[in-house]
Order: sequence, then structure tokens, then C-alpha cells
Amino acid sequence: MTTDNDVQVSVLGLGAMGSALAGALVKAGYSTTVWNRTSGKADDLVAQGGRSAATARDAVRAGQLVIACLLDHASVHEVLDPLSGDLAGRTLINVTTTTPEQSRNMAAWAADAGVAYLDGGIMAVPHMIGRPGASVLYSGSADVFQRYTSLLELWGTSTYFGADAGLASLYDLALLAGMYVMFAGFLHGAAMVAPAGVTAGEFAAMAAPWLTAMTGGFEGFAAVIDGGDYTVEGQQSLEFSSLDHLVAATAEQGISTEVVAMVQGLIQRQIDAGHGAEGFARIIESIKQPV
Ligand code: FVH
Repeated sequence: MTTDNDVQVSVLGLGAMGSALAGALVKAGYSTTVWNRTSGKADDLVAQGGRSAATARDAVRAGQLVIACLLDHASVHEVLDPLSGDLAGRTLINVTTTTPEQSRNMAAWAADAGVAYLDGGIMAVPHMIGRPGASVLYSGSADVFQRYTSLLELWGTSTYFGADAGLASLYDLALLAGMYVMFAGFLHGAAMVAPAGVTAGEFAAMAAPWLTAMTGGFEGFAAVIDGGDYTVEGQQSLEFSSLDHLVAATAEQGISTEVVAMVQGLIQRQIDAGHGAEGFARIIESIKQPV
């Protein structure tokens, strides 16, 4: 597969993220046509050298490569369903956040319409696009990923996970799940110390290096999980980590125990099943089996 640096690109959706993606393309010199449902959002991009299309159909017809960065799966269908004939023979890269099943649905829709399809999950906020730290995950057509890698790298580090169009979304949402639970843990700690007169800022200064250091434990947990043996020596046992003190201290501070009780519940299910002497990584078995 050859690469293509002279492609005409169209970007559908000029929200905060779509504008950042289109801006990076315009800045890099790609011939870029943009469209947004409501008018006025293309003005800055046009001033920088982009072209504005009056309709989504005009934008699709102007681009061999079409980027969709819309609100959600429903809005992608709303915009593209009437344009399947115009899209036929073109390439669609959809970086709208969707569930894995919605990504697979879009890939099937594209295959029916004769459209080459790559799905993307953006691991960045708009101001990070084109800067170190931005990362975009892809799955779907390997040919599309290879052909447009240099364009995709303008946005951030690009990682391709395979032909299953749902994989990028799956990784995206799994990583976000880890982030949100970690954020909730930090906020729980901040709420715990607040009655003692500690500001959130003071707590953040302590929590950031602590949590950063604790991420060093991921590899050890992963080795135990992938090895399938939670009895490996040297691990902190579930009974030792029962979180009784942590939950009691939370209650003493007069705040909600929901965050820590959630973790304690996952631990307790494994202890109740007779695995209390095994390592903390075993709570993944509670997570895998909904109650
Ligand atoms: N912004 C972020 O930090 C996150 C980072 C991770 C990835 N997300 C996802 O990117 C998609 C777009 O996000 P966004 O930040 O650009 O979102 P908004 O600024 O809210 O813009 C939404 C655009 O979608 C258009 N739109 C909405 N519904 C429709 C529709 N039915 N038909 C046509 N267009 C539609 C909207 O148009 P308008 O309201 O300006 O007319 C905006 O262009 C998203 O999946 C994030 O989860 C961003």
C-alpha cells in the first residue's frame, strides 16, 4: 500500500475536537475542506487556508479522505446515512467516541456502502492535538491506517490494534475507565482530609507522586493475572487488604463510603469464595463476574 500525502481531506464536525484536528491538517498544508451543522465555526480555519463546504454532501464530494468527528454514533448516522452513495469509493476515518459495538456497526455500514473504514479513539483533549502526549488509537482497515499514517501522526502518536473496528474503542473506553476510577479515588482522599482543614491542593501535592509510584504495581498484577495463579508468593493477601480501617476512617470523617466500599465489596466476594489468602489481583475475578 502506498502512502498518500497529497490527499484532499474533508472534516465533518467542527466542535472543539474536530476544529483541532482540522487545524492540524490545514497547518500541515493538507488541502482541507470543513463542514459543520451550524454555521460560523469554520471561519478561523478558512482564515488559515481551509475551505468551507455549505453542506455535508459538498464536503464529502470534495474529499477522497473524510474524517468524521461528531458528537456520538447517532449523529454520525444522521449525517452520513443520506450520503452513502457519495461516500462510495472514498475513505472514512471516524474518530467520534462510540462503543465497540457501535464502531463495528459503522464498519459494517461502510462495507455495505463500499467505503474503506478506519475507526479511531482519541486519547487527548483538543489543546493537546499535535503536541507531545496526544495519542489516537485505531482499528479497522489496515490499508487505510498504513496509507494515512503520516497524516494521522500530525494529531498524536498513532497505534493500530487490528482489523476488528471495535478494538480502538474498547481500548479507549477501558483506559478511560481506569482514569475515572483513579480520579474518584483521588477525590475520595481529598474529601477525607477536608474535615481536617487540608485543602484539595495540599492533598493533590501528596497524592500525585504517591499514585504515580503505585502505577509501578500494574506490571506485577498483570503478570499474576496472565499467569493465572493468584497464590504466587510475595503478594499482599486479600485478607490483609480488607479495607476495614479505610472504610471506618471514611465513616469517621462523616463522608460517603461509596468509593472505598465498592473496592471492599470486590475484595469481600473473593474472601467469601475462599480466596482470602490469595493476592489482590484476584479481585479481577469479581469484576469479570457481575453479581
Ligand atoms: N473534547 C474532548 O476533550 C474529547 C476528547 C476525546 C474524544 N472526544 C470525542 O470527540 C468527538 C467530538 O468531540 P468535540 O469535543 O468536538 O464535541 P463538541 O464540541 O460537543 O462538538 C460536537 C460536534 O458534533 C456536531 N453534532 C452534534 N450532533 C449533530 C448532529 N445531529 N448532526 C450534525 N452534527 C452534529 C456539533 O455540531 P454543532 O452543534 O456545532 O452544529 C459539533 O460539531 C466526540 O465523540 C467526543 O466524545 C472529545
